Amino acid sequence: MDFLNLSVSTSWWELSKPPLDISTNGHLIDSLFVYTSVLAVFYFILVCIGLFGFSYLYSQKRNKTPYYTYGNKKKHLLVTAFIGAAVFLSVDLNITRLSNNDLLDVFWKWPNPKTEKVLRVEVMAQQWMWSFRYAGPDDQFGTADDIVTNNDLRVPTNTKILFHLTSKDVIHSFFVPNVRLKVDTIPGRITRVWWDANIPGEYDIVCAEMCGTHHYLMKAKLTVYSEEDFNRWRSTSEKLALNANDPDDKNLAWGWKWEY
Ligand SMILES: [Cu+2]
Repeated sequence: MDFLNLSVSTSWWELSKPPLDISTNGHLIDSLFVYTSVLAVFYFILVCIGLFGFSYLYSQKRNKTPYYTYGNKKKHLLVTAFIGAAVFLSVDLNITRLSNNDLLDVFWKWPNPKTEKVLRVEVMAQQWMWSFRYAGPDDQFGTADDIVTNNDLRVPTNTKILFHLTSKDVIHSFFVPNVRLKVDTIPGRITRVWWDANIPGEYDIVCAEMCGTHHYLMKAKLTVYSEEDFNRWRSTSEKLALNANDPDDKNLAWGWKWEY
């Protein structure tokens, strides 16, 4: 059991570190976090300087006669508006600009299976598990040679993985901390996400949307293989799938056709 390895000697610093980034673009998300944190700390220090500085400047010791102000003179309003605008422009609008650029330049640049190496996976979320479907040798989803796994996603390194996701019951959220990305799965709708994983190993997939009493149990395992190992697993699984898939089992036949 993995959680037993969290011994008491693990420092809070180790625990507060983000998980290993195994993707090409995860650093974009990390740098947004760092940028936001640095600016928040910067403005926090400014506020502290103001608070303690003015407390000292206008202390009773230094000012025997009290001075009353309501802060409603034009000068005061201008200073307040200037500080407000500076914070809004440098923090909020800048984060919006940076994340918008990342979306348009990277995360919404959908890989095209016709022109590049892409592994397509269909994801079905339900209370409280994840099912994954790979197209078999016929390259079509929803046919008898599909590989279907439960709570077990396996992908090769150096390949873009394109997911189409939906949900059987309520809204869930497909979250892979090691690639920094999450996307909602919504009943009656297909959502998309793509990422790649470049370090072989085993990682967590979790549900990031409160979806019911056993939400906390809704997790799956991500295994990243070298391309060679993945192809070996895939061909073995395709043979097993052909024997095991029952086209009349409505519960298993949830795959859908892809449109590009
Ligand atoms: Cu869920």
